[in-house]
Amino acid sequence: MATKKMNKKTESVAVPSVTCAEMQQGIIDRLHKGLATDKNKANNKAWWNATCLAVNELVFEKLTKTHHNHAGKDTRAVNYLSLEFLMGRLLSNNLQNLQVFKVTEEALKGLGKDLYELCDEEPDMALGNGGLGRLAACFIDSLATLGYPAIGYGIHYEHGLFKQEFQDGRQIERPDTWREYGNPWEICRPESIQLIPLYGYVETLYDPTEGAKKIWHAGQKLKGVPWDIPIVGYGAKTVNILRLWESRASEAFDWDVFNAGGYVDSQAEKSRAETVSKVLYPNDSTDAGKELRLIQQYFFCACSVKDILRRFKRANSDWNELPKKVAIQLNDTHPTMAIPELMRILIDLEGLDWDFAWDICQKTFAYTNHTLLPEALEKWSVGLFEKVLPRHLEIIYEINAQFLKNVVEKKWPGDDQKKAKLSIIEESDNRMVRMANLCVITAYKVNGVAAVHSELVKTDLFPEFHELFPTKLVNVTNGVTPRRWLKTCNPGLATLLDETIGDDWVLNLDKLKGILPKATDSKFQQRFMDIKKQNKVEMAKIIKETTGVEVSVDAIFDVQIKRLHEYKRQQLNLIHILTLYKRLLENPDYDMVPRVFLFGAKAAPGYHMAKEIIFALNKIADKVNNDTRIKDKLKVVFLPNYRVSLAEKMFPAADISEQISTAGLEASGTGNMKFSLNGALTVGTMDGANIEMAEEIGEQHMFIFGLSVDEVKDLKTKGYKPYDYYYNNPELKSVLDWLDSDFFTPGHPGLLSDIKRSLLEWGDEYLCLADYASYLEAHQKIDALYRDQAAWAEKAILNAGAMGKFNSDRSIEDYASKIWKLKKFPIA
Ligand code: GLS
Repeated sequence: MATKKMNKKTESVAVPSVTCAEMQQGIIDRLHKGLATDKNKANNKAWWNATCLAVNELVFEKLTKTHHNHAGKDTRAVNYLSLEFLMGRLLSNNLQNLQVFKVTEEALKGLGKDLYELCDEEPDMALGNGGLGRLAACFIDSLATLGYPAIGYGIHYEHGLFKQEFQDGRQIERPDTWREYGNPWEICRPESIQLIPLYGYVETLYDPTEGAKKIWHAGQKLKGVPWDIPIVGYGAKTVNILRLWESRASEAFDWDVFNAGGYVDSQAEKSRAETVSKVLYPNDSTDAGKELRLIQQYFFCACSVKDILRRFKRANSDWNELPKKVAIQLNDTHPTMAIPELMRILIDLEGLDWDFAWDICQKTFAYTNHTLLPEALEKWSVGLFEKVLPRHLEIIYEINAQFLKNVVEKKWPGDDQKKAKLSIIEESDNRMVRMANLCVITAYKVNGVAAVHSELVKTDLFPEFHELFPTKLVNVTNGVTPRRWLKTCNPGLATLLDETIGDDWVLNLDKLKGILPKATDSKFQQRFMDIKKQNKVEMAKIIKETTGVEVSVDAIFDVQIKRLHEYKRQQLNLIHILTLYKRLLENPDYDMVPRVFLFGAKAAPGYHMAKEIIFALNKIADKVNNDTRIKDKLKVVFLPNYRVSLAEKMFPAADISEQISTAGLEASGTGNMKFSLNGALTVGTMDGANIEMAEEIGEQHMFIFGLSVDEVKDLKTKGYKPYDYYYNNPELKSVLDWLDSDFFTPGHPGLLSDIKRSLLEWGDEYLCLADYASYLEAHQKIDALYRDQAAWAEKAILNAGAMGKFNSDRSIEDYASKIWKLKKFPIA
């Protein structure tokens, strides 16, 4: 497709890089020449595919230009290593970032096609579990938008996060097949394949001059095949890449065995090797603890480190240059194996001495901690390590020995307790390798993801490390990309913003402040609320199509969407719903603004309580939605298969955002930011980024409730007694007792009892009962405020207008200045 020069301004005033006629021709050409079909035969999938291929023609040119510019200038770059990139769909986002959305919409309309319908054909790229993976996706968008040289490294999972279905209210997992019929966005790069050793043994050779030399004789080799996804920055000046590794057998199959008639055996190695990149582990914040997971992590790290060094060596021969050219960011502990792998390559293969190699590593790696939950701190058994990665275990032992001797012993001489706590090796019956300790010892910077979280990392998680390395632990508050999470997902609001404050808020979210003076302007309020209403209408259609439930758009849409975890307290929301339901049954005239409670959440397949909460909510929904006595004042909808593309429709339609984790447990949250950006009001605890949001918005414009981090700690120290709350609050007691009956599961009493047990007998670890009364009060205030639509609109506008800080461009600028010392190389 011939393209015009891209105008610098954003779309509403920009000349798009293609005309409508060129875009039409491009799509028709791709139908003919790329897909061997034509406009009469093609179905929507083919039209979507052809549109993506036409978009690629605009992208590839910029990709090559970016590559030449960065490689030619040998720029310092950040390598973002993450086992998860929760990308979602790319077509609408790429069109927006290329600033050709409207022209493409028009082009397709002329061809009798609806762009929005075609966008819905795209399977989500669900290569992540939740917030951590989505953050990585927002970050690579910002890196490209800001013109930073960067590459994302991840795994090319054959199956992303499972598809969720409900059967009689229970979660059923089905495989996700996002690339069953190919994926137009990815480019295979066989020229950059890597071979990755595993298993085997280590031989020590003694050389009289050079001393001991280690040789790892691997028992197996995997082939790592890279697939590149272009990442288009907004304005399309920079196009970086996300490089995803697929595992294959190093020999496709054994010909001798095949010729001897053993076809099945010859395939065995192939399928074993392919297993490594077959599935994303569906655990969020827990340790999968499997051999395959360790191999997956190592495979990914080894491919990425080798690729980084290959790129470095193209222009450099002095190893002193490595930390100047290369920053490696470890997204949580999942990519920790990159540390011993870099040490191994530098020492065993490149012949550097230990101290030089260690110095390079300490200047190259930085690590982000994303959670304080103890079960999420990865540990691998020493035995497993010895079997799979014998040489890396030796290296880790040596790093540990030197750290304990040179650092810990010097600071706390003779203190064995300190050594035991800080050691990379946990001494127990089953000795374990602590990945977080290895990260903190090596990294030159360690960051938490919101102010309170970063403080807790210093005071509670790693206090001794903080004493040892007082400048190492820093904070970088998370953010979300306004391109996807406002401009693309909420076109109505985006247009209102363009008209009110100009269209450059997309690149400078602080400009949103410009709407604050409009918060009391009744015309602006009306337009703002009309857009919300329209988004609710769209959402109501989706609800009706997927669940058959009819909801009124005059009701408050009260939304909780996030992974299902007890610390996120969907069960607290559940007992609030039951409280309202009971009040309505006892008094059908109970005065409340109608509410629609919306949920979206996947539970880790092995997490019993999380699955019980999903089941309970579905059973409660069945009952509530069919109970004519309550006159439609209450509806409960659990939408199946929560994913990025569904989230894009839910955030813009929400009135209330539920951010109700136990204080101190949600590291940051990012959904909280997306809701406010789209004009929802938050009911939340003083946890994670909610605290910083309250600073920006003003606490009085949110519904803050519950115990603070310190109060949680105090209560736990004193000894928390959930039964006290149960016996002292008759309404709470009756609601919990209800769960033991068969009211929600006719003929089967007790099916929901585990929820009650977890809140009483099992100790209510997440303090739901302690926060119940104040949560109810917050909801009472929500109900009162909604009756005054002008007052509600005012607060909604004040929320959206205060979101400038929670922009992933700001997060990336913080990383670039505080951690990576990275310079921009915008492409002219
Ligand atoms: C998480 C945290 O739980 C979230 O609070 C945080 O917003 C996210 C990104 O930093 O990381 N940690 C994790 O293991 N999964 C997450 O979503």
